[in-house]
Amino acid sequence: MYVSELYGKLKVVRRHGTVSDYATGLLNFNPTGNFPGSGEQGVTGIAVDPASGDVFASKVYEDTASSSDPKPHYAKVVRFHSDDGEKTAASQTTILDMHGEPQGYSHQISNLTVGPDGLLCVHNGDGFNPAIAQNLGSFGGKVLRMSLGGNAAPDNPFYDTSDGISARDYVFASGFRNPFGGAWRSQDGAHYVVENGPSTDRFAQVVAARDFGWDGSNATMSNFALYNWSPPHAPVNIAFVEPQTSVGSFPSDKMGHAFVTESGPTWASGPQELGKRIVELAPRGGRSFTGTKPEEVVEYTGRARQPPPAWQRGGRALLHRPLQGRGLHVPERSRREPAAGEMDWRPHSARSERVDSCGGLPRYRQHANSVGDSR
Ligand SMILES: [Ca+2]
Repeated sequence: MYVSELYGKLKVVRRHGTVSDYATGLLNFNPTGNFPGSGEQGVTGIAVDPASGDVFASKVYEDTASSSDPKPHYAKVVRFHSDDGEKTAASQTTILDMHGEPQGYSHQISNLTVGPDGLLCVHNGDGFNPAIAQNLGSFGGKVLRMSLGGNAAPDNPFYDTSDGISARDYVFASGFRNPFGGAWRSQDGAHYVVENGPSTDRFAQVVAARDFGWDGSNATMSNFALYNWSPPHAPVNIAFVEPQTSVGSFPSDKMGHAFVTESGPTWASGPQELGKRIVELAPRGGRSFTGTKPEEVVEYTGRARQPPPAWQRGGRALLHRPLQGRGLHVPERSRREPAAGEMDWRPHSARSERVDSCGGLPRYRQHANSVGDSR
């Protein structure tokens, strides 16, 4: 598994729990700033091409040639290639550079996935400028779709070479605010998004050419929503457990369900009512997510500030990872147990403190404490 760290690192976590650097020094600016605030920017999304083993990452960079003060930050997608069996990156190539569209903290480029069509799907925040989210001439507030070499996909809904290639040709869907989480669901071949609104968060299926309508108002976060969190819980990533992928110990009645991390209030200490947990969203009647309701799966019960902001399928379990760039702590015992941040499907044990709110579902043993308490 590869892990992106906000402040400029990609790491490799091996099955037996060892952690090593894949690529470092990926930011050309000093990201140290307030958190929440200007410190919330850097390297975010990560995806692996299953064919080549190449790793893709999304990040913001500083335009060092600019005469502006401060110098603007723009988004880019980079591709890494390894010469040593995917242990470390040997080369880094920029495959998409959104030079000229400033991004600040938080609402930046984020989730990357390689879809079932073999194309790279790129989520891009609105840069705190809602006016660009529905503007097809801007990369901002969009879900983009492109080849693994960074070329706009010819079957994108607005692709047209007659006027050249620009942001419009890359757009798959528009009208997003901060679509930080995304995942493909094999069962319906569709891509889903979770994003944070001002006071309303949205879970939705991404449909080609659809304008999700974000215009700066909370009301527009309800457009095409399968579920809205209101007040917001800051959903930041999503994974589907499916028979088409490795599902570890997850039982058959969980197949096709969505598991979403709710980051909760940024940098708040200890358990939080509005987040710091992983929830399960089940399709109603086994088909549509319309009207689905989140059920709590695990909740952070430590004292630290660490939220569980990311979440993906693993070989035998679902995995979540820290965003804050403070390092991934893996205890020695993980040689025999799931690593820190890895969640196996087991009945509730004494390590979870709350047992009363899971709707009759079996409780899960969670191994996130060492991540949260490591700082
Ligand atoms: Ca064009």
